[in-house]
Amino acid sequence: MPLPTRSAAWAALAAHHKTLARVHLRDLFDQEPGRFERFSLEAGPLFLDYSRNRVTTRTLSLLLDWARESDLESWVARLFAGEAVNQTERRPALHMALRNRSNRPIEVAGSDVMPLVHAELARMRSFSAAVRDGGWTGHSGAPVTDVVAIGIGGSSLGPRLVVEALAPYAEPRLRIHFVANVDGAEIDSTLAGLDPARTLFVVISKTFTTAETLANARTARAWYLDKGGDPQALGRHFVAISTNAAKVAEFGLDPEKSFAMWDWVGGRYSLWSAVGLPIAIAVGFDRFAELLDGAHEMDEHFRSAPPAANMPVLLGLIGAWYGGFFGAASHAILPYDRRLAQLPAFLQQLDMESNGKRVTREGEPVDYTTGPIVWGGVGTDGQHAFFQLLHQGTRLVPADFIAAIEPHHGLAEHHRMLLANCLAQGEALMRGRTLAEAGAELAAAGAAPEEQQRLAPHMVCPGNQPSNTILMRRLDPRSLGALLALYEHKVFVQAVLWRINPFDQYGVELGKKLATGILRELEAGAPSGTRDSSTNGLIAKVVSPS
Ligand code: G6Q
Repeated sequence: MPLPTRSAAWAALAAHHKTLARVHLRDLFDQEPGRFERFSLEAGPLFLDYSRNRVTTRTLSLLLDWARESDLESWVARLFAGEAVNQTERRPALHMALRNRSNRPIEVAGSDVMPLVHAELARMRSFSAAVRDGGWTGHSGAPVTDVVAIGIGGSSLGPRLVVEALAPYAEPRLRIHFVANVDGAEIDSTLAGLDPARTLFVVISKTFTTAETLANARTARAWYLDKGGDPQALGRHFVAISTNAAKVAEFGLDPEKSFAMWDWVGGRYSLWSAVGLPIAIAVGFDRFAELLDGAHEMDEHFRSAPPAANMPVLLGLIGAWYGGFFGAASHAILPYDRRLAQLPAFLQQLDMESNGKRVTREGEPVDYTTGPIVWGGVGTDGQHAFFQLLHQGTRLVPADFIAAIEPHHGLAEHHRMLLANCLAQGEALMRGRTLAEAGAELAAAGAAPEEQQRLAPHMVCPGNQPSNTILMRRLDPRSLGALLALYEHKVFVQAVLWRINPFDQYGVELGKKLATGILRELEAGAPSGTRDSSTNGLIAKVVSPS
């Protein structure tokens, strides 16, 4: 398949961009009173307003041509059919099977994986229930009070986000901790104050070879044994989630009692599997199942809604429009919800590890930009920090605002203020403030004409910054499941537009490999001298600080 930049759709979009780049969002709103109705839609528990984007009906029709020329519909069908859409690793990417709540069989290499999925979900249900009701006890017969989930990247970010987001549903008797970083400060501070007789470690690693996770798991095991834990009862305090039974056994755990993962699910897409065990323990299996329900609803929407009314497709197309034609380098995630504080980090991995690629599926270098830098933070905090650049900086930064209409707490006034800020920021970014408006504001405040002239230019906000607003009724398991699946599919749509494989991560693996070599040199206490002068010099400095 030729590069998208050679396609008719790309040429048409480039020509259209020349006209639209000069148009202000204010004018689009002034010209089209029905813009909000035309450019908004509902999918399951989510509502999306995408009217504050620099698009017209014509833009969307050209973007949809790009999707057609990229064979988007057939790629979606291949994804759901379990074809090896991860071509480099020759694997399907079937995270949708983990949350397939229909009776539809899903096959991998000719065999239905749904019985495997259901069996593992049933084990999660009984295990999480036992931990929650105190039936699962430690070596001394005491119930578990603290669960420490050890894992990194895809084996940590998803469960961590969901546990924090669904805290209002959590069992208060249980504390869930996450340890990802190999920095000893993390596990050291987590273990301080825990009672080994009441602590359960959930070691999550698809490969069970990840250096950081194994180092943390070994430290946890040594801590448990040092504090008088019974070596025979290791299995009551450690449970593994992995595809690698041999390595689990090497660690000292019974693979039969471990939870399975499958190589047809990528790490960053795995929170819906037993990787989500900390979630099921925290909020209960029924809530976990609601999370799956919400994701499944979004899967069905993505699979069946026409592209022009398909939420992940629209978000993907509009994001690619800014990257490809406006030179936007980043995309901001702005949840107006304290409980979604981990969402930017989760989406950073999902998007940047998936679409941070520079060759096509066929290995040909691309001549256009691919995945954006994803970043962000919660509102209203961000308004008092980085929002300044969005309002008056020189870069185009598309953003997603995300909020729940009803809070879980009873502080109605706080919630109204939060939502008012969320809606106001989107409006301010879209409209901006003209020189005349700035002057008028100063005049109204009683400023003298010279003062108005002096200050007004500094108060101008160009506006025209695009944003989406995603609203849900409540941040509940179903809405959260739909939200995360929405972004998973958006990332897939963009990968198809850019002709790249979103499911491998060879870049990440290069870093892991080099760290292993340098670790050997640090352990030997001397640089091998075989690297570049910077790496050699830094190794020498670490080995002999003086
Ligand atoms: C995710 C990535 C990566 C992975 C971690 C942990 O898609 O591949 O973030 O999840 O490196 O890997 P393990 O689960 O194998 O320990």
